Amino acid sequence: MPYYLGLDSSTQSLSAMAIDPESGRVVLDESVNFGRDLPHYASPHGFLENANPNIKHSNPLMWVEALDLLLGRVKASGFDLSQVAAISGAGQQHGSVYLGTPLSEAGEFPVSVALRDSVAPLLSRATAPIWMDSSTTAICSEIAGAVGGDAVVTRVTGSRTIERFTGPQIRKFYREEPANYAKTREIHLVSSFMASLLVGTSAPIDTGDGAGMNLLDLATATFSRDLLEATAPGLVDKLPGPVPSTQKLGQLARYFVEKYGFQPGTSVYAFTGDNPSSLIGMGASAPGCAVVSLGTSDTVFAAMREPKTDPQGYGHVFGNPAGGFMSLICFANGSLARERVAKDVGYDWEAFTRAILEETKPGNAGNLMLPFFVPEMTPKLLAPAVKRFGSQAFVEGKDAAALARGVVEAQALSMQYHSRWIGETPTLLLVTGGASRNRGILQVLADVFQAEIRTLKTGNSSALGAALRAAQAGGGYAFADLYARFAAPNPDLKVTPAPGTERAYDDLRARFVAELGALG
Ligand code: ADP
Ligand code: XUL
Repeated sequence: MPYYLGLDSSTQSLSAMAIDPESGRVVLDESVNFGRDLPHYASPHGFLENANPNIKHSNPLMWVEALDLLLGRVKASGFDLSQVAAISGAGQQHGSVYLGTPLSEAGEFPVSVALRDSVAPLLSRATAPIWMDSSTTAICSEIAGAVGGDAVVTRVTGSRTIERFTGPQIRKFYREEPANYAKTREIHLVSSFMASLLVGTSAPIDTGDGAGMNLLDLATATFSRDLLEATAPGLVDKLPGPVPSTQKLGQLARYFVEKYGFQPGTSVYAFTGDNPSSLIGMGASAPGCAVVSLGTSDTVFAAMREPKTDPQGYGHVFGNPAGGFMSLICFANGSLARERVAKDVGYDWEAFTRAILEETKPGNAGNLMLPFFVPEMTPKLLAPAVKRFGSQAFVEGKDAAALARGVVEAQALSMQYHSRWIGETPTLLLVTGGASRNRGILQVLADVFQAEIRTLKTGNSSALGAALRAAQAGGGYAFADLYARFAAPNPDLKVTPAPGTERAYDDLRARFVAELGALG
């Protein structure tokens, strides 16, 4: 029976997941962690150190090398890649890769040469700005100013100009390195870049991920001429796409067929953003429930009933790969902030969970934290802001258990506060991402949102979503049938609000909002 393969090129890892739709089994779940497996890129969390905390770039060759490493591992594990009928994928959103030679002109990748070495000479920029970058505030104002203000940008693209979005990042490159910008003939998102490698030619950007560029006109699903012009000269000729997320890109390049044993003619479908892909992987592509993704970033997203934008300017509208649109709010201080607190107090995840579930109570005895260890996009903070209010031990950073609860409660309160614009009070939250296996974190989400929490068996809903999209587009399966088989909530992990917690956050919520306001 044919298998369908999904790839997920995320911030910290590259994953492959394959499904067998007939048996309902996930037949492959493998991944490469950039920090651990590719230490020579000096990117322990998937991005390069920079003295300026607002600048966050990655080496795109790390992603290329990871693809060879991952497929090599899959093959070595004995998995038969010739059973894969179709492939799709997902990438961390907003990041951009700059090529002096378009992949359509690069020629076939020789099988005897590592992919990384074939791709290296094509780059016109050694690094790729990623979604964590917040260095483009002045550039955002320039773009917005040129088209009539952020209200216009929001109306056209679904988001105001946003530091990490691709358009402002492209303009920054053009302004700072005009000669290298001029040499750049093709600019990809991480998703379309990875897809291009697979098909061995220039793959177009899809409308799901393309909506995170401050360039896509959502009403027409085309790049906006005004925004292209306001961003950088000649940009219209450098961007492949946009195409619908269901578009067939072509056949897998010979390099992969010969090196890893895929069937010649294996179909490849458009890649999309990791969050749009997760919407599918969570079985949430129809309106009605919200997804919380606890990955490197924390995100809250949902399929939209009708297009709507965030008057506060934090929320986004992206393309829903199943059709229509999705809302999304993103928080930079996600897993890495939780990790930071755990490390500071000497907890492993087990101790962190115990501290939440057994050693502290909802509302944290009035202890409140602002958990912005790195510059934040929601709320917009260009510098870190970590503050603690409450007992003396907590304020001094000495109450380990309260600190563990404090960071998670603050994150949950922030998610709730910043999702008000969507105008729905979810009674069910589907939770995914690396931290979704942590019961303590799930309990805090249940108590703050007063919602039931469900998770899937797989933590990687983005890779699963890519595999489901490959099966839908390449195998003719209906999403509803795929969801029933692969995206059913894990019956062993259902978390409900603890009794008596309805009012537990009233005070903390009001103080949190006031402290956010005080940050300015
Ligand atoms: P991404 O897709 O953005 O690369 P993942 O969804 O794979 O990220 O999540 C990775 C994060 O998951 C790690 O940074 C780690 O902090 C977090 N994580 C893993 N296991 C746990 C756990 N048991 N409790 C809390 N967080 C965890
Ligand atoms: C979404 C965002 C992040 C990245 C990385 O807008 O910036 O969630 O997609 O996962």
